[in-house]
Amino acid sequence: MIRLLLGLFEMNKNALAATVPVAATDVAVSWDNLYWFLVYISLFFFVGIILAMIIFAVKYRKDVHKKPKYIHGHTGLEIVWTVIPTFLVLWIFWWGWVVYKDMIHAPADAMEVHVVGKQWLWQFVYKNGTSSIGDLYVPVNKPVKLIMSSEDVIHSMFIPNFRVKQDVVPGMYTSVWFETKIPGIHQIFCTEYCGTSHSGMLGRVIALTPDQWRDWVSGKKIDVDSLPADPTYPGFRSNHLGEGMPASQGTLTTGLSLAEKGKALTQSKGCVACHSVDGSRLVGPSYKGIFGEDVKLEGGKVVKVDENYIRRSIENPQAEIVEGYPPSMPVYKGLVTEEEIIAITEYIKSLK
Ligand code: HEC
Ligand SMILES: [Cu+2]
Repeated sequence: MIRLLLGLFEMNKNALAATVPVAATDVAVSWDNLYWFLVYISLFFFVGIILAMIIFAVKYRKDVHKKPKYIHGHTGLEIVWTVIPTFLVLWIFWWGWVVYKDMIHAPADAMEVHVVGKQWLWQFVYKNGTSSIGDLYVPVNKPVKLIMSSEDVIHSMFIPNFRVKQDVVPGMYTSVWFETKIPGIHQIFCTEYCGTSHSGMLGRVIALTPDQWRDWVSGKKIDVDSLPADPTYPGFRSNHLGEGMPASQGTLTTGLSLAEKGKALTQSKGCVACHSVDGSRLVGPSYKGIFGEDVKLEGGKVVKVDENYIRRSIENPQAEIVEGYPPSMPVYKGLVTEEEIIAITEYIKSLK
C-alpha cells in the first residue's frame, strides 16, 4: 500500500509495476491494465473531491457567508453527473467482463490437467496417468486447462503471476486456464480458508521449456532447484506441504494412462454390465460419442454431457434420468474416489 502510494506520488512506472506480481500471461497483462485504470480513475476522483471540499470549505466559511443562499436544482448539472458516471461504470463493467471471458474460456486445444484439492495439499493428475503432489508441471507457451475438484472442503486455486483464481469445490468441477510465457517457478496459494494448515497449502507451477518438458514427460527427473526462481517471490522457493513432506515430481504408478485406468475401473466397478462402448444399447446408454453432445432427460430437459454431468451421473444417477431408460443405475457416491471419477471421465471422453 505504501509502495503503491509512493509510486503514484512519484509517477514512477517501475515502482508501480513492483507493487503487483509479475505478469506471466496475456490475461495477467489485461487484468493489470484494468487494475491501473481503476487506480488512476479512483485517484482522479479522490483528488478532485478532496480539493473541491477544501476550496468550498474555505470560500463559503461562516464569517464570509453568514446565511447561505438557497439553491433549487440545476438540470444541466444533474444530467452531467448522472450520464458521465453511468457510462463510466458501464464501461468498467464491460471491460471487466471481456477480460473475465478470456480468463474463463480455455482455448479448445488446451492441455488438460486434473486437480484435486485436499486438506492440505494439491494433487495434479495428468492424462498420461502421471500424478504429482505440490508441483504442477506444464510446458511454457501452451494453454493449460485445470479441471478441479476437492475431496473435502472448499479450497481455492490462486496463481498470482497468472492472475487466475477459482474456487475448488467438493462434488463438482470448476476450471481455470493459463498460458505462461515465463519458464521457471510460479507460486500457487490456496485462497479459501480450509482449516488448520490452510496457510501451508502451497504449490508451485513448474513451467518447463520444450526440452525440459520432453524430459519430464519421458520420466526423467527435473532439477527443480536449478530452475529460475519465482520472479515475484524469489525467496519463497516452496510448495510445502508442511515440514518433511517433499513434493512429488510425478509418478506413473501403473504405467496406464488415465483413460486406460478408467477403462479398467468400468470393468472392476461393474459399469460394463449396463453400458457398452460400441454404441449398442444395454440396460443403460452406450458411452460411445456422448461426451460434448446434448442428452435428453426424462421431463424434457436437455443437458450437455461434460465432466460435471458425468460426475453427477455416477454419484447421483437418479437426479437426471436419460430419456427412454429406466432409473435403475445404482448410486456410486462414496464407492468411487475423486481420482477414480477423473479416470472414468477421461475414459468416456476418449470414446469418440
Ligand atoms: C445396473 C445397471 C447400471 C450400472 C451397473 C451402471 N449404470 Fe450407468 N446408467 C444406467 C442406466 C439405466 C442409465 C440411464 C438412466 C440414468 O440416467 O440414470 C445410466 C446412465 C449413466 C450415465 C449417463 C449416460 C448418458 O448417456 O447420459 C453415465 C455417465 C453412467 N451411467 C455411468 C456409469 C458408470 C461410470 C458406472 C460404473 C461406475 C455405471 N454407470 C454403472 C445403468 C447402470
Ligand atoms: Cu485449501
